[in-house]
Amino acid sequence: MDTVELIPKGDERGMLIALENLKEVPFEIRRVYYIYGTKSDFRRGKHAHRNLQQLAVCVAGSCRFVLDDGRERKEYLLNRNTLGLKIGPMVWREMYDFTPDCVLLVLASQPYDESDYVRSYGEFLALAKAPKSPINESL
Ligand code: T46
Repeated sequence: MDTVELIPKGDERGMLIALENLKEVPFEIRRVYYIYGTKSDFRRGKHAHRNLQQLAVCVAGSCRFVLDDGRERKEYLLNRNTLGLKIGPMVWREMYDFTPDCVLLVLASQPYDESDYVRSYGEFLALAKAPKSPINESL
C-alpha cells in the first residue's frame, strides 16, 4: 500500500499529467475504468483481489479509501489529482465519502476477471494470513 506523487506539466494553457507503463504506473496497464456519480452514503469496493495491481487517482472531487492487508488498516483521502494510490494484490479495499463531483480513475494490471475477486472478508483474512509460497513472496 502506498501513494505516488504525480508530477503535473504546466504552462500558460493549463495542466497535464501523464501516466506511463512502468514509470508512474508500476505495472503494464491492461485496463482503465473510472467511477463517478457515487452517492455519498454508499461504500464501494469491499473486496480484495488475488493478483490484480491497480493505481487509483481522483481526477475530480474527492473520496476516501481504507486499505487493509490483513495486519493493518490505513485510511487515505484522495483529494487532489496529483496523488496516486497503489493497491497491490491481497489488499481489502473500501471507498467512501465520495463527493458528488468525484471521478475516480483506476488503472489496472489485468482485464476484468470476477474470479480474481475475494468478496468475503473472512476468506480474505484466511488467505492473507496463510503462509506465502515463494512465487507470491516476490509480488
Ligand atoms: C476495485 C475498486 C477500486 C466491469 O464490467 N468491468 C470492470 O472492469 C469493472 C471494474 C467492473 N465491472 C462491472 C462489475 C459490476 O457489475 O461494473 C460493476 C461495478 O463493479 P464493482 O461493484 O466491482 O465496483 P466497485 O466500485 O465496488 O470496485 C471497483 C473495482 O471492481 C475493483 O476492482 O478495486 O473499484
